[in-house]
Amino acid sequence: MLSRIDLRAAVPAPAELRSMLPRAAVDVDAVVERVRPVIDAVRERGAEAALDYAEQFDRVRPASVRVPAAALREALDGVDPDVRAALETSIERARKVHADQRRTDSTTQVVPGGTVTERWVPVARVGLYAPGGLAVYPSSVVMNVVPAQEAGVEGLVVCSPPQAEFGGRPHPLVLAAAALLGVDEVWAVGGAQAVALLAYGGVDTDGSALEPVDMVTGPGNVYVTAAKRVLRGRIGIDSEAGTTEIAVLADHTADPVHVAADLVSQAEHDPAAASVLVTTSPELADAVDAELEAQVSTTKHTERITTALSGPQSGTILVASVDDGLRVVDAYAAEHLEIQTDDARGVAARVRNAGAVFVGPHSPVSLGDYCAGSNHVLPTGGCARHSSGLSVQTFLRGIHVVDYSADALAEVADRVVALADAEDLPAHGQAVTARFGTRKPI
Ligand code: HSO
Ligand code: ZN
Repeated sequence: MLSRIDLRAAVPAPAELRSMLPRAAVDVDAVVERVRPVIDAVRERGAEAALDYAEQFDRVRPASVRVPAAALREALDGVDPDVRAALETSIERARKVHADQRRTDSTTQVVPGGTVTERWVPVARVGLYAPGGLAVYPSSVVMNVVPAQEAGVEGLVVCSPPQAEFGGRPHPLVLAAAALLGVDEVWAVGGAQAVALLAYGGVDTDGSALEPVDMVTGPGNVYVTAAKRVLRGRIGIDSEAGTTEIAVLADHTADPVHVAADLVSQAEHDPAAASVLVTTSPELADAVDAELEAQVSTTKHTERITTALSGPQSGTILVASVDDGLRVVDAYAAEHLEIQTDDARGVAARVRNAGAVFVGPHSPVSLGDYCAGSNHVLPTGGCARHSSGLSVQTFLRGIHVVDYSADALAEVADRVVALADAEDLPAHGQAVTARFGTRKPI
């Protein structure tokens, strides 16, 4: 089922390697021009335009964008007790991990009388997107909301597409998750129009204000991603989220049943999802192929998974050693990387590029998707080379506070003037010397 690339003879240098590895080519730029009119319409006509697009794209027109408080309570009351308990575990564990990510302000005494303090200040108002689509994602509500809350964000709005089968409200599990997290502002809006409405705000059908946000985070389809790309700058965004990916680095010690199950699990998200096996063992590769055949036919979303596993974005890469395997997975920079090798911890410690790493036989990606405590909103498409997943840090800004005394300023005045003159910006130097009555003529 998985195509194969044999790199046992040699592993090319990273840039060439990257171009050979299986990866979905999602052209966000191609969609940008299609979302621009949507963004413009929402900027001009606000909620009215968003509701028009709901009718067109979601085939339902909600009575209002804001989901009434009673609907949130109702959704929470209606949730299956086992699902509620599982969401509570997910929230509790995520809180534990994200609470440890909080930053404390730090002050550096640069010279006597001269300090720089770094103050960590949360973003004031954030929009968190929970996608609709092929599945329903209350777990993504948890993964967006928890770090924002732990960062101290005060204004939180969850957005999710209206669903025709639920009377134009987002899926009840999304509403229940928001209610469980104590978020009372949920908007029934999806796609590019959601990002635009979050960015520009508007007036709801009952005349109440939909206040614009400072930042939008969370995974979405290519239209959501394109809208985030267009509106970035006006609002902050997290890294662009593409289709989900799993890479498994495995040797002969790995259990092919586990490896196949994990590859199947992420392929379940989307026909464009990527499942990549990097292994030193051709025997394991064969055994995983056989297992995939067996498991895919017995699982629920056979068609979607078969398309994902047999697509050009998925495959097996044979390597001569675990060291070579590390070169390959570093070049690939997977959203999720499992290490299923001898000394998995030692190997995992050497990984440089991955959104999240899952170590050894008992840490499958689906644990991280729901209940490990780690975050599941992670960089895809190779962005793990330069970006991290959602965390408390995503929602904080470090503000430098500069506080110098007269003596401390006097002590360094000559240096400022020298650099200002070198840059031909003498007024910069004079802003310092003016304080000591030694103004130099311009
Ligand atoms: N694997 C997805 C997250 C998810 N899985 C949500 C199930 N529900 C991207 O990390
Ligand atoms: Zn998943």
